[in-house]
Amino acid sequence: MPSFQNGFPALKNDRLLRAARGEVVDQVPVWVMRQAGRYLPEFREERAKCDFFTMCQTPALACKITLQPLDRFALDAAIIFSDILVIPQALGMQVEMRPGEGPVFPSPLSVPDDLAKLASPGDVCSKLQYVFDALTLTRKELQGKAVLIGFSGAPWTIMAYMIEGKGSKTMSNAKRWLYRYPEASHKLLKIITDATVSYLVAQVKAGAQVLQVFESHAEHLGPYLFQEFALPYLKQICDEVKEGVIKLGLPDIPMIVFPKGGHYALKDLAALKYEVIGIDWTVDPFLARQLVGPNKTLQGNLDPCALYADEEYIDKAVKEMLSKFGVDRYIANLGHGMYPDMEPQHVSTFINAVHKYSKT
Ligand code: 1CP
Repeated sequence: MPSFQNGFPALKNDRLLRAARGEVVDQVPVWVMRQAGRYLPEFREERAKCDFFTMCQTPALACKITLQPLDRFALDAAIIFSDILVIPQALGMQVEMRPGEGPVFPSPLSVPDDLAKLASPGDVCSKLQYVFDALTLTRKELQGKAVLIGFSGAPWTIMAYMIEGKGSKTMSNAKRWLYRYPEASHKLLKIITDATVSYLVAQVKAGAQVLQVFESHAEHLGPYLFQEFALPYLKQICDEVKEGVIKLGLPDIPMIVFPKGGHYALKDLAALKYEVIGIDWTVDPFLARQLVGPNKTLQGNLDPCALYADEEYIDKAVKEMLSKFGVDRYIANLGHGMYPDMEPQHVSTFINAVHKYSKT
């Protein structure tokens, strides 16, 4: 085995890649959504000194934060420290990360004419070099001990933030666009899709070994709106990223789609080329498997709030989760991201239990 691959250290732990492709693994691979974040004291220490987006834009710091959870836990993947909202920023919108409040756009999109203010999707990659530099550096620093995941938001989820200007319980402003301005909505979704395709291909070129597309606001669409405003763009992203990667002479990489609250879309998503489908904690693993069929890998789905329980409970919950998913075509994770007030020790219990109960 060569000690370097494409100029990067050789991969010593390919469990997640194998599981994504449906190959046999020695134990189920595991990572945790939001594994690099505010629940870690070492993250809070860096965050106290620095604005969130400055952290993302400083490759050495983004790399350090990406690796923090791997220094503590036996994780099978690192996910690059960044945010899905760097795409609206690269399209020319201002986004601030306010402590305690989350992301805020001071001037969100309000009417279709506002689309004229956006930069061309062809220009986004030139503004996101810091993400690519962070990926390249992190892939080297990882020394092959885990795979490196790159990511983006899905077009509907990004559109929702660009119109709402912040998180929202109803997404009613963004949904108003879908019903009132369907043509402009498609125009915006197309801009985001084109930007995302080049962004994800460039992430692979920079060193990402897996890509996850977060459709975090699928729950607001339902089956009819999803068919029209989400599915075609998720398809386009998967098809075109895979084509783009092959055109660059790089090996095909597994792609994960995570439709949070999108249980109604699992069957349709299984018809796309994503190798892995992430499921949130509201979906029963047996139902998920029935809907996606035998040829996809499932990822998930412990209720993140189960990490508030004691360690004995977490251990049992993981055992139960593994008994439902089985050890084939499966990547263990939570059913959504962790919260800042969770105990690092409980993450350790979660990961160790996955290993304990899944050795094959
Ligand atoms: O380990 C990791 O996962 C860190 C990298 C990461 C990722 C993958 C961050 C850092 N953000 C994301 C993705 C992301 N960002 C998503 C998709 C995942 C999901 O559904 O949670 C979404 C929706 C966002 C948008 C966002 N960024 C929110 C949610 C806002 C809302 O109310 O709708 C928030 C709170 C952020 C801030 C953020 N992003 C990441 C961190 C560590 C933080 C906290 C920022 C801080 O310290 O103030």
